[in-house]
Amino acid sequence: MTGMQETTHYRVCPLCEATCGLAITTRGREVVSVRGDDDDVFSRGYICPKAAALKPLDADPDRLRRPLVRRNGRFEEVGWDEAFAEIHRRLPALQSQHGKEAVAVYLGNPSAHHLGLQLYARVLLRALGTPNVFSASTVDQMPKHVSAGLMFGTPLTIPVPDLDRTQFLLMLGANPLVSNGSLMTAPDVRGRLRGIRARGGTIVVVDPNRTQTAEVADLHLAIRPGTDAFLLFALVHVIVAERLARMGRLAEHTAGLDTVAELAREFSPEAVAPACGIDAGVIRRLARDLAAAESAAVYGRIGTCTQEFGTLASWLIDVLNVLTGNLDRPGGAMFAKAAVGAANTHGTPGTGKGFRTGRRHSRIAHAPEVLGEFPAACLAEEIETPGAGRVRALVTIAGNPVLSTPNGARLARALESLDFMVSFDIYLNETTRHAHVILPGVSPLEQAHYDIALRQLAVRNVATYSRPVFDPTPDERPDWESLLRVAGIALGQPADADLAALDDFVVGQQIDGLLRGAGSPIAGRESAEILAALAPRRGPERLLDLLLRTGPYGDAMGTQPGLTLATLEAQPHGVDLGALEPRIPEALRTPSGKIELAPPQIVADVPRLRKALGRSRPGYVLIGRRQLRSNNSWMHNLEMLVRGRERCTLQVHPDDATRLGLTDGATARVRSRAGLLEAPVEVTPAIMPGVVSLPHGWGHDVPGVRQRVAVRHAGVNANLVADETAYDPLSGNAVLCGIPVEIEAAAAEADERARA
Ligand SMILES: Nc1nc2c(c(=O)[nH]1)N[C@H]1C(S)=C(S)[C@@H](COP(=O)(O)OP(=O)(O)OC[C@H]3O[C@@H](n4cnc5c(=O)[nH]c(N)nc54)[C@H](O)[C@@H]3O)O[C@H]1N2
Ligand SMILES: Nc1nc2c(c(=O)[nH]1)N[C@H]1C(S)=C(S)[C@@H](COP(=O)(O)OP(=O)(O)OC[C@H]3O[C@@H](n4cnc5c(=O)[nH]c(N)nc54)[C@H](O)[C@@H]3O)O[C@H]1N2
Ligand code: SF4
Ligand SMILES: [Mo]
Repeated sequence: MTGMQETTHYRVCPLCEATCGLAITTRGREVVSVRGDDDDVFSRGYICPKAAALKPLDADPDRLRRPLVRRNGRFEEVGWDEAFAEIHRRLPALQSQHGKEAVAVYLGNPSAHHLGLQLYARVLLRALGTPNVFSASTVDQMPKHVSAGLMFGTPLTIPVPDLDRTQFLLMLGANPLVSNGSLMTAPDVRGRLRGIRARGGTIVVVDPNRTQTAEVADLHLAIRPGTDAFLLFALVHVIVAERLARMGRLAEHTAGLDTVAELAREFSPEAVAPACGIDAGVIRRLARDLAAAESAAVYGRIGTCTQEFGTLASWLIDVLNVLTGNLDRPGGAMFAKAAVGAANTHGTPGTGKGFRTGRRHSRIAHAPEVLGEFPAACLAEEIETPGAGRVRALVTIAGNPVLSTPNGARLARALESLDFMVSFDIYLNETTRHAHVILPGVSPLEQAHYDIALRQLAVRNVATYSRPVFDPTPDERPDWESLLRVAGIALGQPADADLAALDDFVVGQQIDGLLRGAGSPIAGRESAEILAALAPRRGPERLLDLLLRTGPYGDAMGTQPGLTLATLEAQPHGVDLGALEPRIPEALRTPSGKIELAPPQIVADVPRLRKALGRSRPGYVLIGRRQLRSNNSWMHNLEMLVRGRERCTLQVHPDDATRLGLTDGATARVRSRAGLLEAPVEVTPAIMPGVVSLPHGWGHDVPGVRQRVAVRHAGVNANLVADETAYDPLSGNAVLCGIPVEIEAAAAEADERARA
């Protein structure tokens, strides 16, 4: 290989929400190094240890390149034509025999980080026409979509903390020093938090665990899991009772203040303190400090979402941002203005249809639809329960629900009972081993990248497009092509239908929608003219160019100066569109044109919270945690990320360990209503008494997984004990924090002690 030229490619990391710019040096088809891109307009060279793992991920021999078909219980590698022919033989027949609702879909997390999946998964969804759609959103952020949708009009109009200007950050249920931030796209959170303290600001972290993020805060408050809504209500209570609310210019744009004030009345600091485990005086002082801060942002993440009162907590966070006048002002909690795909940049500025849920209900639990989905926690029962409308087939798209959704053991059994299952996935893992056909996408380095979703949640307005680093090899297929092909099959096309024609149809529909849309920059023009202007691009790049050019910074398809995909191609370090700017009332899409501080659906859920206030909570509860060298369930096959000491440990407070007879390294048995697991104990004073913590995404020791490294670092599936019947009723989001559990020393150890 000597003499081969080295080339450096600039590319945004697709692995988490931080969108770091990478400088990837290659020689031929080989990655030489992955470094931070110092010239990236947003990340300025910052990366985390996962970025380097793109090299072994690209080279991983276990990563699938060709389709697998399961016959007589064994997976065989087949050609693409054969894989699609198999789907063509089985899927339409099932649909016509049992109805479209018999085919369910589960969408996983990478679909939010992947241009092709983001733009084409919905094409397949539309083609399948099934109400039975499930996704990782209901084990993650769905409560925030509901609260934001109801308050501001669209589900991605989510305020993000203005990290670079705030003087006071109140952070609940988030550990961005490890997760690198979520619903808050911000590379180098550590540096940005350091900046807050350097300019004399204050950071408060509310978390049952003393995390790395809590370590860098001015104040850490350990809270009983699942009680954030109480704490937040008490902060509202103090701000109202002590007349500290300063809504400023938001007042004329806000409805429902009196209702909120009335609701908060009974949640005084004294009333909530026992439930939260936080002193009433501390709560009162926090409310005063928050209200008095020169600027402040309240931010909550997964710990506030994946809990019993997820929507209420998510709502109260923004109620506080509004009451203190910090919503939509520099240093507060602001709205991004993304270049591509943001619903709050389309339609009529300042008003809209608003956000609705419950347009239909799931068959068994009658859970309301939210964003066109049912709770992932309900998937197993929809497969298991006989009767009209039963799910008989499943399509998974970049998801591993056996490890990521509650009661994984029950779901695994249900998957095995399906008549047919297709997985779009790059690994044969705990979920896809139940599939009949697996269709792999290409290496992340073999595809273009643009973060359509994450730029809508960024702390700065930036647009960055990355070209593929490598061309895919001829016998590989990008996800978008396979999604389009299966969509064609679902619509009655042959398995070898003309892909270009299918894709023209997709972009044509998108163009037609834009031509009709209110306030569209291309309203009234000819579809054919627009299509011609996008040539010769195809696939995701063509759709991206269209969305960019018709977006808020776009060139309106050639009629004004502005961004096009070509502009972004010429600037691989990103285009900086500036700091966040105030957007109220323009960003609102509520029918009233106001911020709805007291949406009726949310108000109607407050009695449930009130009832829980008096509840005594004896016993232990389980929460999760994230780890820097991990990414949910799917990067454990990369040696550089899993080597070292075992990480899938049950954290136990020293006092609890003594009480339970557990020592560091011993095996604990954890039992819940849903199931049972055993895990090695890590005794640590970081976790609060009465609470234990186990990371999710582990548990690779099931037969048939083809991830040679991961099975040697198997760990245990935390979701064996997560309860599939426990979810937030407004959002359908699973309760993954605060699971009631019983803990004991595992039998073998108990026996040993008895013998000694
Ligand atoms: N107990 C507990 N459970 C949790 C959580 C928790 O905190 N505690 N967190 C939840 C959260 S926030 C999330 S987002 C979910 C994640 O839930 P999932 O999305 O279901 O799980 P992932 O582990 O992200 O699985 C991603 C899948 O996509 C595949 N994949 C990766 N890249 C590609 C690609 O380019 N193309 C294709 N086709 N496939 C690809 C991987 O092989 C893997 O199978 O887990 C949730 N589960
Ligand atoms: N390295 C790494 N980075 C990741 C991921 C990963 O798996 N690994 N996953 C990505 C994904 S999909 C997501 S969604 C994001 C999530 O990003 P974050 O929300 O920042 O995720 P966590 O690190 O799990 O932090 C959640 C915190 O909530 C705390 N907590 C648990 N229960 C409660 C409670 O009831 N109340 C309060 N106040 N706190 C509670 C936990 O102790 C934990 O510290 O991370 C993303 N980034
Ligand atoms: S923080 Fe996230 S985006 Fe940045 S390098 Fe790490 S994994 Fe990639
Ligand atoms: Mo997530």
